[in-house]
Amino acid sequence: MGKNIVEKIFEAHKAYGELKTGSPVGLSVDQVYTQDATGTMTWLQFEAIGLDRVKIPLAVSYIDHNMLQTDYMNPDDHKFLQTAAAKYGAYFSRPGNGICHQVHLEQFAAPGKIALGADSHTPTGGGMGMIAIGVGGLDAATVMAGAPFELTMPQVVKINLAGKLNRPWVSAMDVILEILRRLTVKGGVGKIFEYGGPGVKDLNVPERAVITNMGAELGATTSIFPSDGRTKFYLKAVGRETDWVEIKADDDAEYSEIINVDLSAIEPMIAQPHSPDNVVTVKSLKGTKVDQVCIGSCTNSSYQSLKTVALILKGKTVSEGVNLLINPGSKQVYEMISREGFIAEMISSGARMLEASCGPCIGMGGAPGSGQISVRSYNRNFQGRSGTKDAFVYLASPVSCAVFAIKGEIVDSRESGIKIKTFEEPSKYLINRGFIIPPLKDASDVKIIKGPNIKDVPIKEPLKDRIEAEVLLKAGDNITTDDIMPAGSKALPFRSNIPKISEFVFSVIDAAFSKRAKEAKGKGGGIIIGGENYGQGSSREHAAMAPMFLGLQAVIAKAFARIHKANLINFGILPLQFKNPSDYEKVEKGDRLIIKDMINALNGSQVYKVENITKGIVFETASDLNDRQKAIILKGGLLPYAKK
Ligand code: MIC
Ligand code: SF4
Repeated sequence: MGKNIVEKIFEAHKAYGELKTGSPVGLSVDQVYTQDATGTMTWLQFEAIGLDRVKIPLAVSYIDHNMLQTDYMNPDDHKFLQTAAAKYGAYFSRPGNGICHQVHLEQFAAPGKIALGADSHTPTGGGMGMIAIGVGGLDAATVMAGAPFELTMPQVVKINLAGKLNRPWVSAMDVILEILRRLTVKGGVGKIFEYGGPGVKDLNVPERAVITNMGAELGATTSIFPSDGRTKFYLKAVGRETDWVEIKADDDAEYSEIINVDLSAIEPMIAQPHSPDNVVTVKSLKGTKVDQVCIGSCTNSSYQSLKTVALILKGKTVSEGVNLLINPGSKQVYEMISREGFIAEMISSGARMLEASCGPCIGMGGAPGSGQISVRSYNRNFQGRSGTKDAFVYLASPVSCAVFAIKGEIVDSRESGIKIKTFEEPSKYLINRGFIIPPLKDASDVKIIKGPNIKDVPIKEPLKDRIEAEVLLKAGDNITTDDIMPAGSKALPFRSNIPKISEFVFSVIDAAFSKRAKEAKGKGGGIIIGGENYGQGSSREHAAMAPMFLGLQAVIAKAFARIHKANLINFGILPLQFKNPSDYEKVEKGDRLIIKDMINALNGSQVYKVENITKGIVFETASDLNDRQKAIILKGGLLPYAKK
């Protein structure tokens, strides 16, 4: 029987287990990377494991999220990460070098490899024909310490592409928006999307990477393209032709499902507030006034995207009512387009140029005004993520964004009257590795420097046999990790200080949450009730660690998103599912719940009876943990488990 690409790469990396959908499989990993907002905890956890050096072929520590330096905290974290990378044998990408996913694609991603990143958009590398998966920081730390990466074997779904994009008006961003429209933010849970079919060759590597990057919004484990002649062309252009190998699915490969997408039929699309799957055609929103436009992020800041934007802006002025912000994804791209004069065109049009970092995408500056409309070429538009709770954030392609910035309103680029020149994919990129510090051979003299805001990693006690706890919050469907643990310029500097950042837990939804959780902690702790796809979005393990610090004992939801579920387990919090989803209706905020005989249930049927003593009713919940996960929960989390 023929094999698909996922099976081929998994088989070559299999440490244990079976490649059978639903079974646990352990993979040996070639590359791990971290970014600063999740990386401080990851490297503190690596330190706590107690090794001298990373035990994988390549580790990279990037600085890209916490770039605002309004006091000592973020620069202290950068120094900590730089010294930790030097001590433990990782490459260090200096602040200013760019967003981890864009830089990794340019400098390190290679077909056939497996990479993990402590960030949910790690699948960007799938555009290069590699398996690239976003994980929580603690999973990244244990893999850097030499453990295989364990995951439940996902289903492999083929997305069969046909036709050609209607360039320059329609781009890769419109393709993934169309897929999100069809499949929704939970359409990819438990799945890997493997792209194939004749349309694949219409897309170059940076375009493929847009699609695999934003595949994260589908809830997918990852997405991957074949490695073909276009991959070879790109690798040659970035000076890494020797990294190329061909990877393609066999003709008789099997998939759990096949989804057909005709590239020629796709038109400019846009996601409306406040979810990346709330997608409609741009033309259906014609005439909507725009206050802010942001272009860049890890999704859309390739050389090609930014040059196209510059060619649209050239000789024009940004509309009077619009603020246009541009954050290029990497220093290399920034330098290349600036040497070619394109930055001058952007500046001349009135664009406000930001540094090569995440910036407004994660609320680090660039927040819109009250009630304003912001259109962004980014990947997430969850409410409040921009830093302004009542702003309306839309997501669209760089082409659409540039057109809206000029016109001051939403308009289909094809009907805007603006002409756009097309150009060939470059056969040679400017290459500048000067801001990447390679690992030292001998790190014995290196001292790790920790500023006063860097606190120890909290550890939970082992699983209790009986919990009696209060329902602290009842959430609806698709709760994001941004809802649980907000980012933004106020919270992000505390990513290495859990006691402090725990004050922000659920603050966007319920300002009194952390106060109530602290009160409940002395009386048995808290429980959270969630709907479908609980914990979608960012990989931030702080969304498990900080609630754990506040005394959270369990989350009971209709269903969980993959990374957050793994993070809950890693921090000793039992993820429980309603056996009967309608029991969700039987619990309210403030109810007291009792779960008895937890250890027997965990080791046996994994069915837990929950008594709602406030309402005088009983309902059933279940976990679906494998043996390793059970052992982790029993110990109170992965760190106590890994330390043995
Ligand atoms: C995001 O896009 O939400 C982030 C910020 O990059 C996160 C990581 C984090 O919270 O630090 C992610 O995507 O995993
Ligand atoms: Fe940074 Fe935004 Fe990409 Fe997350 S999604 S890595 S915050 S640019």
